[in-house]
Amino acid sequence: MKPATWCWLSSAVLAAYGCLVAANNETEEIMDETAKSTCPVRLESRGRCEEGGECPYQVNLPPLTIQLPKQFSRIEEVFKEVQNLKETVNSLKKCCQDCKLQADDNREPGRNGLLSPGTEVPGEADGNRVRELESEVNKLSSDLRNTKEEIDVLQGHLEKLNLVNMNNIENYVDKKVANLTSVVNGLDGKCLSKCPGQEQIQSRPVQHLLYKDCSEYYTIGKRSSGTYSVTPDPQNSSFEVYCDMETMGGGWTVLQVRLDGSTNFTKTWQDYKVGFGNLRREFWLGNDKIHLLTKSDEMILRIDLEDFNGVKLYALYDPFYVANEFLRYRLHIGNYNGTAGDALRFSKHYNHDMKFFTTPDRDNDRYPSGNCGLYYSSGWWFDACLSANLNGKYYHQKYRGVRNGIFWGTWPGVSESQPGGYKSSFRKAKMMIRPKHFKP
Ligand SMILES: [Ca+2]
Repeated sequence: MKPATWCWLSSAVLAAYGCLVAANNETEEIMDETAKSTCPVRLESRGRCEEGGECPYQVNLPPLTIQLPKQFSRIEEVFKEVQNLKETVNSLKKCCQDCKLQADDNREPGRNGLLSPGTEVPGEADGNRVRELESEVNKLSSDLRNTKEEIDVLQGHLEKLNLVNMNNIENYVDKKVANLTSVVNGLDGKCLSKCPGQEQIQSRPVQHLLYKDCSEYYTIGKRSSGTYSVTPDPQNSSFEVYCDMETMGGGWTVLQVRLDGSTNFTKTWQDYKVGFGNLRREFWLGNDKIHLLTKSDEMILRIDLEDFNGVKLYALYDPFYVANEFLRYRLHIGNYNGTAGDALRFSKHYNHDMKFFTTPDRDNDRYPSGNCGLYYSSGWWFDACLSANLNGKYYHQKYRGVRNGIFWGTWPGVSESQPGGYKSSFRKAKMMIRPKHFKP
């Protein structure tokens, strides 16, 4: 309210009070004509005044009319606008409700022919039917979920069974073939000595005989080291290997040789799979062949090393097995024996046992931030990364920098080399296998 309005109101009240005071000054009853018309205020006594006490009087004021300024008319306009807005909101609300009802109707299954026609307003029966259908759908979907889980479990079983059975069957067939081969070899030996009447037949070279590995060539009397054809698995074709018939009784099938640096060992997964190099000099026999040789019989691994000081040491692992490519040629080594130290199982943190094969182009190692094969320039059963690596670079003398040469972590003096200092390498390295129960 503006100050002008307040002044106006105050003066009206003061005028009334002025009238009252004037009336009180004259007599108890003011009946003056002027006062009656302009200021009809009456003061009435409601009893006798007591001496020294209060007198009970009553003042009658006329009804007071206050003139409001014209700005108050805006309030009326605002009220009208609010009313209009309210109406608009109500109509929109109703429209919205209609839309919702329509949408609900469209969702009603009765409209899709599931219920009898003419049931525009769903009754109790329809409601029940809907609930029935709903519960049926729920049951079906839960059945479906259960079935899917069962299928998953069965699939898991099936995969396991497949793997187990395939391994069993493979082993069984391998053993049978091995027995037959040994029987045939035995008979062949007998015939050679006891059937003089069949010399013509005997003189023909025996083509059908299969030799699993070098130990079997040794058994039939072969004593010279060199290349021979072996068939460790009759279901796979034969291949050439180098046989060491001299070391520790002979009968060794050689898997790897380093002696002069003539073969580069920084190779791909495919190279390591099929093998590379020269069987009479430096080579890697090939992971597929190593797998076939080690699965056909229980094998032991012998590693021979020679450094540039002429120190020769060896390590034996019993047994030794390399899994197939599907299992990424995982390495399995048993007990260690020898003089070179157990570098393949150096410590808890550096252990090559049970590790997958890694090449510069195929990272299966346990080093999360890179490829050990790439860093150490070779294919090997890297951990994260190594305490041994017989496929490293061939250095003709000591070298500096990354330890990517041929390495055996338990070699005498190896721990004394300073980081960044010179690292010793090896003149010769050789890996070879022989059946565990072979007797030279
Ligand atoms: Ca890695």
